[in-house]
Amino acid sequence: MASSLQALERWVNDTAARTRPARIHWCDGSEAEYAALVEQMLASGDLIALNPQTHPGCYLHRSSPSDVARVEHLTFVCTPKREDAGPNNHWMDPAEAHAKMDALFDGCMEGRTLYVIPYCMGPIDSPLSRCGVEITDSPYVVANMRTMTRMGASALARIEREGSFVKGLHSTGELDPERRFIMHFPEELSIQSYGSGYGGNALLGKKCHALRIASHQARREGWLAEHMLIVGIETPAGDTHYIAAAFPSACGKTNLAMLIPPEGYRREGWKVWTVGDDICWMRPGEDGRLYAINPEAGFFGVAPGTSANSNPNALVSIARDTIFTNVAVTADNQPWWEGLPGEPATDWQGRPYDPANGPAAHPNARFTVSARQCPTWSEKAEDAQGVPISAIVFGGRRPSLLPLVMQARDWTHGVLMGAAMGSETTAAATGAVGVLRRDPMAMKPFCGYHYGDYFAHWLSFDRPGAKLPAIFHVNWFRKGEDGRFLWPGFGDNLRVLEWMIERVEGRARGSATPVGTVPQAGELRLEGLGLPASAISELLHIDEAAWQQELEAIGAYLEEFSPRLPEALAREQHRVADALASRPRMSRSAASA
Ligand code: GTP
Ligand code: SPV
Ligand code: MN
Repeated sequence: MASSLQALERWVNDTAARTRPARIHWCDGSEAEYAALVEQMLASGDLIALNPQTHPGCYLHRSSPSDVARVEHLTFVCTPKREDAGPNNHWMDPAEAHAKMDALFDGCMEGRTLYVIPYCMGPIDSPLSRCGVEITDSPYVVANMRTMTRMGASALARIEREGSFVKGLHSTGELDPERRFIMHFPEELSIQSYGSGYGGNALLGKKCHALRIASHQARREGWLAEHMLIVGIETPAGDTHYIAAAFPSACGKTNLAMLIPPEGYRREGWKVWTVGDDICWMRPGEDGRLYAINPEAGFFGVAPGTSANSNPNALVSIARDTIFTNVAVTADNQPWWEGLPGEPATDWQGRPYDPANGPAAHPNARFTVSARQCPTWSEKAEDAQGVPISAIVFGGRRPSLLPLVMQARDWTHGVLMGAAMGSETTAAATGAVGVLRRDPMAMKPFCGYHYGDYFAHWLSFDRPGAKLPAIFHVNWFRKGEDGRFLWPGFGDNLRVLEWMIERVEGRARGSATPVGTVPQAGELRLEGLGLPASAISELLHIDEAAWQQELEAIGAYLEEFSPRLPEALAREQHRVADALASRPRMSRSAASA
């Protein structure tokens, strides 16, 4: 079918006529192409070589200082009808958005190379995968897309076979925040991004395609496109349970996906397999279970905090062939960030390090690395059918109220738990950090349509024959009165995942509360942690009076999505609120029950 390639060629030619590049380069994804791009970026200063002895094949890229994170206020969903984008998105009329973008793209690639990047999100032979083509004038974007997606000749062949693909047009423009927009046209399966070279704004296969556009396709076609990691937990008995977890940006997905079991667990034979760290596409299989793929091929991970203590697997992964963005460097030219030993010589902006200028690495500094370099990379990540999901986990940064873990009693209750998620904001997006905001299913910045319709779509998976995953909510970030985290987190989070598996397999009884089932005393294995009993009872404590207020706040928040809020979700909120209200007021720790 040459016709689909003709459509692609026509689009490339039309775009070239508008943007007027000096050259056009069709990316094949080869080793030689990558090497040539790196040479060129070293010459232009887009990349800086790092210490080849300690970090072979590693480079540093410094963003423009005003272009270091996603820009949610400049990100738009352009559906014909405003209501379809919902109150959760910024909306612009498609004609108006096109006029604005046409003006920006007019002649913007003069003197530059236009790169055509055919890519596939997901294993190249998987029926769950979807293809796209990104046109960009940024060689840095090409290099990152090569690591993050299946890019080049094989993707082009699939596009030729299938015919349909998502069109993404990107230019770094002048990197002027006043001339920066990330536009999505779901009806046209297209994305236009101008004025940023950073991560989710510019690597269009990631958040723009695999979440905002894919969420539309998923709704139409009966699947889910989610901001979730996928991790396989192999028990000493040899069974592997796959868990998908949605945490907001910079709230622990990469860390959980690569966790190292605590010492005692390792001795018993527990193993962890990484399938994905950011995005999960899942759909019901013939047996009624949900099967998931990771549409990405690499990690674009948060660097600060990554250390031999917190995430040794990530540290091993990024010891070679990695692009670092906005990290600091040491005197001997090694990449550096807060959390690593040693000290920085030069900060992320290339200035001699001075603590008066703030952290040495930007808090949203990132590494881009092939997933294959991760020691725990799962061979199942290449499985065309995906992996069966045993549990779905929601979680966020909640300094108080939310217990370490609780389980929803059924799918509808689980959807409410996801819809009610809240988290303190992080440096992954521009704006204030540390402000508590609602972030249903960790998709607030990424759900490409009305949240009311999205909740209804989630609820629709509960149908005859479905064997749905159990749903849990976790909180690694609860703080004690001294302001410190009560839970050690990281590898010790496996203790919580073990309890989930025990629940799924019907062994742990748990203790039911109106807001969810929490572990009974003794059900969480805490040996070797040295955690005071007071900390664990605080971590599992359900403060029913405070929860009544939380349920009111959840109800008020969900009302924002009326009239599209599904009746079943409103009813569920009332059910939990009523259960709390009808309990005799008492304050007791579930763990001591
Ligand atoms: P995105 O790539 O932005 O979607 O982020 P992410 O969800 O993958 O977050 P990541 O795993 O990179 O973690 C972000 C920050 O949270 C890092 O600074 C980590 O050190 C910290 N973090 C991760 N897991 C834990 C945990 O279990 N406990 C605590 N206290 N901090 C954690
Ligand atoms: C996030 O912000 O959730 C990320 C990084 O994973 S970005 O690619 O910029 O979206
Ligand atoms: Mn993310």
